[in-house]
Amino acid sequence: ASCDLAIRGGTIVTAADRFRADIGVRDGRIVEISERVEGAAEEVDATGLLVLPGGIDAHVHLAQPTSDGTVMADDFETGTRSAAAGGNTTVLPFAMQIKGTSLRDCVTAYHRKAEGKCYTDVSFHLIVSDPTPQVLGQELPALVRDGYTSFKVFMTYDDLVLSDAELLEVFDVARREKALVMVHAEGHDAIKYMTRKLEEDGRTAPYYHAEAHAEIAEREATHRAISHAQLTDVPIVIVHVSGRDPMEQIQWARKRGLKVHAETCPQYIALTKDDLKGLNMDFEGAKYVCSPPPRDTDSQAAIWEGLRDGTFELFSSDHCPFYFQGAEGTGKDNPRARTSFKWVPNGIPGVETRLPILFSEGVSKGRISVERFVALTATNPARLYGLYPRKGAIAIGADADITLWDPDRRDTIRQEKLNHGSDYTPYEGMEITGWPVRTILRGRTVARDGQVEAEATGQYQSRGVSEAVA
Ligand code: DUC
Ligand code: ZN
Ligand code: ZN
Ligand code: ZN
Repeated sequence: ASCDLAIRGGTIVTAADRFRADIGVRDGRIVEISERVEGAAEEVDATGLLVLPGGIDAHVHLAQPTSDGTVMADDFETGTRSAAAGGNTTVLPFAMQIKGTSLRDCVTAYHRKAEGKCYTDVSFHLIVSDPTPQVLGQELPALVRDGYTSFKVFMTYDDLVLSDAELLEVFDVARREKALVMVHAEGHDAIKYMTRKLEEDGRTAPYYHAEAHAEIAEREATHRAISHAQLTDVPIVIVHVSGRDPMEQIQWARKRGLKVHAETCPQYIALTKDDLKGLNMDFEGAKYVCSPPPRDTDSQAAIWEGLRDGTFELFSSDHCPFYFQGAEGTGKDNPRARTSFKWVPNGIPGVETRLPILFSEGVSKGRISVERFVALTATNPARLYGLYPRKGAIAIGADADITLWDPDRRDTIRQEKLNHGSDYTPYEGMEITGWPVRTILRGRTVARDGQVEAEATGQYQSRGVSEAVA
């Protein structure tokens, strides 16, 4: 039978190889990959383009409430619009438990926020902030069985931090239920100590966030998380790894055969802590405040080695969008944040620029192959988070989630061209070679040349067990 869609003449790239072929799509799935697909209802000419599995951004924050009056700049509508425009077909935001409340109720609330609003497919990681007996014994096991097969825990932040005892209990549940644990590894007490010292010395500008969230504190917590994972015999993902020191802990663990996986993000290759200085140690620096903070050029070089040698399997945005100037008190620039870096909301937008930055800095500059680019941005996230091979693959039977990529297109990142809700981008002025030109979700074009042009047809994806667990 004939196809709904034929994509012709492009170079298909997977995590393992590249080849010239046509793709035939029917009912939202890839049904044919061959030299010549016969006539289809819709024809797309991909001559001169790369044909990639749609990007999967496995680490984004959308519509998360905050406890300090600041407001996230993206809801599911604008966040997934931005994701689709940037070449993504699936995003994995967090459903965050608020302490003192039911984890299941929190998940239900996020489904309500997402329902009917999404331009990409969506699935949720959980955030466990209150591991009560009820949560550990009933809610979490039931949620994992319902297809929420990964969850994040935090080793810092007053509202989220788990003690070592709690981490061990949560890891134990993960092993029993075959869930994958994501760890925010920064040592809480070390950060609090550094913060107090800096404030005592009057060092309160946004820049000092980077000193308070020291790489030593990240390295220590990374090692502690690895030890707890070894003790409980559970695989973990260290998320948003910022530099050489924590990366070496991960390599240390891998050499011993421990089940430790790692993610890094655009800010650790495209920014340094000097960006937090702003113009002259001024409040502009708040635009770059995120946790862990970007480090130095030596760390950037280490991260590139890790992206090349497989230390990192995941490259995610950690899109955590705030306004710089929001309405009164809702943005990074709020009265309390002016008194100390410790009140500046931690996070930067990046879901739309993740793929262009890695392609341009990585593939176009010859640091990584385009196959590695696909592995880091689509195939590995699908494998590690239970979406493979329906997602993250160009293969017969897979969802027709496809991004057409022009490797030669050159353009500059500009806030005015982006679709996200934030009023700035930390990557303003960055010159990029290689851009997505068409995003296809289950056979339907959702975005072209950085603009969304279809209805919000994104669907929720229940997930299977991680390949890291099985
Ligand atoms: N952790 C994240 O994963 N994102 C933003 C801030 C943070 O601490
Ligand atoms: Zn985190
Ligand atoms: Zn792995
Ligand atoms: Zn994050």
